[in-house]
Amino acid sequence: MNNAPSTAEALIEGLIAYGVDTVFGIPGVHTLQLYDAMARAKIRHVGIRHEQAGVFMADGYARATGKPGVACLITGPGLLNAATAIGQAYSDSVPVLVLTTLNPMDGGGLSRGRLHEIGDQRATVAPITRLTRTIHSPEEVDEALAACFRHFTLERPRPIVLQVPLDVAERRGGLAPAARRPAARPHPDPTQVQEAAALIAGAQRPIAIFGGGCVDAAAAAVSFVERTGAIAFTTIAGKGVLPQDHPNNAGALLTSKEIHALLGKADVLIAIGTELAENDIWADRLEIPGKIIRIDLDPDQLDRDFPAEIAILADAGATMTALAKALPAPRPAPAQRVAALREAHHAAATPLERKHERVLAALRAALPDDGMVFSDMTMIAYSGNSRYPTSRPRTWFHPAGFGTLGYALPAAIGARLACPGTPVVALIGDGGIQFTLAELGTAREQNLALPILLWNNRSLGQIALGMRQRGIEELAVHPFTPDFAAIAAAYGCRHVRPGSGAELTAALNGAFAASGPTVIEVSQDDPWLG
Ligand SMILES: Cc1ncc(C[n+]2csc(CCOP(=O)(O)OP(=O)(O)O)c2C)c(N)n1
Repeated sequence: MNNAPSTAEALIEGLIAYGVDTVFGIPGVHTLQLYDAMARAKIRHVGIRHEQAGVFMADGYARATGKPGVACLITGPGLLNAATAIGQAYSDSVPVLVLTTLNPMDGGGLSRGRLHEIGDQRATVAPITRLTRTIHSPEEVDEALAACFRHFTLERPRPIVLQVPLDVAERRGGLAPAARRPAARPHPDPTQVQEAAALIAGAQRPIAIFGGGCVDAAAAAVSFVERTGAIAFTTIAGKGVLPQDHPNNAGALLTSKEIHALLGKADVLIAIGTELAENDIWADRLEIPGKIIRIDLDPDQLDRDFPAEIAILADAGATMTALAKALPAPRPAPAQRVAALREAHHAAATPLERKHERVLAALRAALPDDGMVFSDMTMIAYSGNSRYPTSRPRTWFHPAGFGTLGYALPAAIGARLACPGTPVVALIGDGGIQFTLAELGTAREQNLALPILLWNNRSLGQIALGMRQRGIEELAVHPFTPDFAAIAAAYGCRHVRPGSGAELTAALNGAFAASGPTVIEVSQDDPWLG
């Protein structure tokens, strides 16, 4: 009798050693070895309705906690169903680990007509993962997991797929892996810190931009920005890095044309942990003639689109702390200019954005500072990206990069499971919810006190608007709208139709205290929205 662990057991025990406590998945005959190992190790497994949603749950778990979210899926259709969600995690820099299988290696990669067979599975996810690795033996698991967690902790986090051939999954050998101590992220070069500090100290019109790479460095961001005198913005992924009312913080306004003009007038721009990508600034190209300092863990970002005068490849928090030390003293915040920018943004709201603001205000009133909102690709979320106030990072989440409909409900489920003491809301449109509606069943099964705030405009509103703006026919943007009250009832969920902002806040508070999910439906035509 060989007492060594099987490859499947080594993988699950190894994950537990690295602190993984939850796995999202749907079993199949091609994951029986992994499910046997999970059942015996007593790790929490959350059964899902569709693999795409399972990886969105792992993504929500990861965004809420900063810890990798894990899913276990069958080879072939299971992994391919999840590809979109893996792509979402890739473009938004989320640490997600997907365990999957492969048909036995005896086919040597040739087509043998096996169940779930896929020729080159690695190739299907290679462009949307940091690493896709095949495990060839139980002895290899220790090193493979060390590589995964090294990537997650040292680099810009991105998804990883580990695939185990079925014959390898049950082979025994080696020892159960132990978690290795991770190395520290790189610290900045002291000479570059001095150069950057000198540039910032001499700036007359500095601007700072904080991206998603700063979400674990909020305190460092505050002490840094207070020494710069800069007008500060966050990207959508960086929302909450600076407190809402901080006198340097103009907010997440980078998609506005007025702010683009302002960026063009900065003499020094400091971009920290942000790609400054099209979906951060909602523009192809900006003219930024001032000197640019870029700070990033990802070397590819240091000179893309906006070449840096000083490019620092290092951890955002360590660099901001070093810069705060190197800068002589606090500089007065441009509080009046910041207040004017905020006021101008508020005043420029369209009538529809004012409706969104009323709903977002009622939502804000129901949530404590650490309460989380997982938003979908819906018009109210686009408003919320700049108009929902946040004072802590990891509290407003949006599938900004890949822009996948149906993200918010499963991601909120993942976060709720990760943080049982924290109120979590899914904010989603009537089109988006129909992509992952079946996960109401997962939320019900897990007895999650989860409000699903449904923005119903009975259309694919943003796309209909785009068609109108181009003067083209509104084709396929007014699909049949189902009866969401009946759907909620069918899944054993509560359904509420609030008639005022106060009723919406009360409905949210009721949902946080309920023993299962609540669909809270707000129609764009509701009279209380004006
Ligand atoms: C998977 C996927 N398919 C298509 C789209 C294109 N798309 C973006 S927004 C949108 C409309 C979504 O409608 P709804 O959820 O009702 O939100 P609304 O725009 O009406 O507020 C569509 C179809 C997308 N982002 N993702």
